[in-house]
Amino acid sequence: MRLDTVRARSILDTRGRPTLETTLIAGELTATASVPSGKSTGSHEALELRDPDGSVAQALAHVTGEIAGALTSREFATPDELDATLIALDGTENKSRLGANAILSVSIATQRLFAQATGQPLWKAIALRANTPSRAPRLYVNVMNGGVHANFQLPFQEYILVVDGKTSDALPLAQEAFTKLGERLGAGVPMGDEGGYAPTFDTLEKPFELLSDLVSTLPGTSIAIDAAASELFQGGHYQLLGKSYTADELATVYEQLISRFPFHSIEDPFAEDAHTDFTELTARLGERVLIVGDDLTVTTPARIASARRAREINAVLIKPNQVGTVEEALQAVQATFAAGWEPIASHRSGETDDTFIADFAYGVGAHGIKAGGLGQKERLEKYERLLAIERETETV
Ligand code: 2PG
Ligand code: MG
Repeated sequence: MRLDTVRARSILDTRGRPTLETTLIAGELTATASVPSGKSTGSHEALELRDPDGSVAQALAHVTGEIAGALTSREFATPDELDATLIALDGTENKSRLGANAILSVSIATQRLFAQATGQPLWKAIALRANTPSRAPRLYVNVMNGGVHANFQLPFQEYILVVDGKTSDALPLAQEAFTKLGERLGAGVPMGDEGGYAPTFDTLEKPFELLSDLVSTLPGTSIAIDAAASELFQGGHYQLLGKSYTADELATVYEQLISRFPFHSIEDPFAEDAHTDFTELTARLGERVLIVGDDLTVTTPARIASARRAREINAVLIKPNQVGTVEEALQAVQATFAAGWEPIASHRSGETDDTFIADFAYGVGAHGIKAGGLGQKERLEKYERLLAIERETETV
């Protein structure tokens, strides 16, 4: 395939911040992709290039300048080949020269273009590239937002309802739970960054009491959290609701929570470099729940391999923009499966209407997908896309 045109523009994400949208044209084919943006970003993530004024002008100029120049001058047989060119062109460890946002917008649009060229649905093209069996991911619906996504009204960043089963069965259950929860919380409860409620409670347990009430009435549901504990870590301790905890004390909090409530997984229970604490918690609770690495592993095959050696976790969050290309995100999925662990595909807290992550989750056969709460259009579009994939696959 030879690209004729590479275009980019700045659009706004769900927080009203600028992000990139890139369009590629090759002959008759056109593909567009936009990239999300995180707030609780891990320090080992690939770099999102932002100008001091918050804009993405430099990243945009890289897409339409240097990247366009390198891509329009040659022929690409596969999307991997094009991704390899992007990685080499940037030449840094963390995509800091051209920007992971610039590179990923091109990489995703490329995947779309190749899917079109071969007449395949996007999820199928991703599945063939990943070489993993596809399946519908469990829905991880973020019903209550806390941490940096809601001014720390709740200590943990995400209170998640996990719903098993095919999307057309799971989504109505999530919707029922979301509505009931809204009624319990009452009118006027604010919303957080990811389209879930952002209430305030004075104890750690109260949100889980509410959630487990819901879970007990809905078959195939359970509870997950993203503690996003790097954001709670100050001066060697974890701060939750004005109280300070050592790693050991926090591990006991998790143990008590999972003993009392129907938990499925705990993401980032400790700060991003607290490797030994992860290993100890996984040994202690890993038979009962998934311990998920996010800031710990940042979708990077080498960090997943090192977490595997030290048995730090048993599941990995996969966010393409933490690493910067679809190719490397697929390698991260493969490293996760190779460890015998579960990949969970994830959106970011600043989202666009791009639904790539839904195709990605289904295509690679992810254990779950984190796509946010049901109170924001950009989150609903990912769930809608999963429903569309289900319809497509049932008629094949
Ligand atoms: C996370 C994400 C997505 P952010 O920590 O898992 O839910 O949040 O995009 O702000 O890093
Ligand atoms: Mg996280």
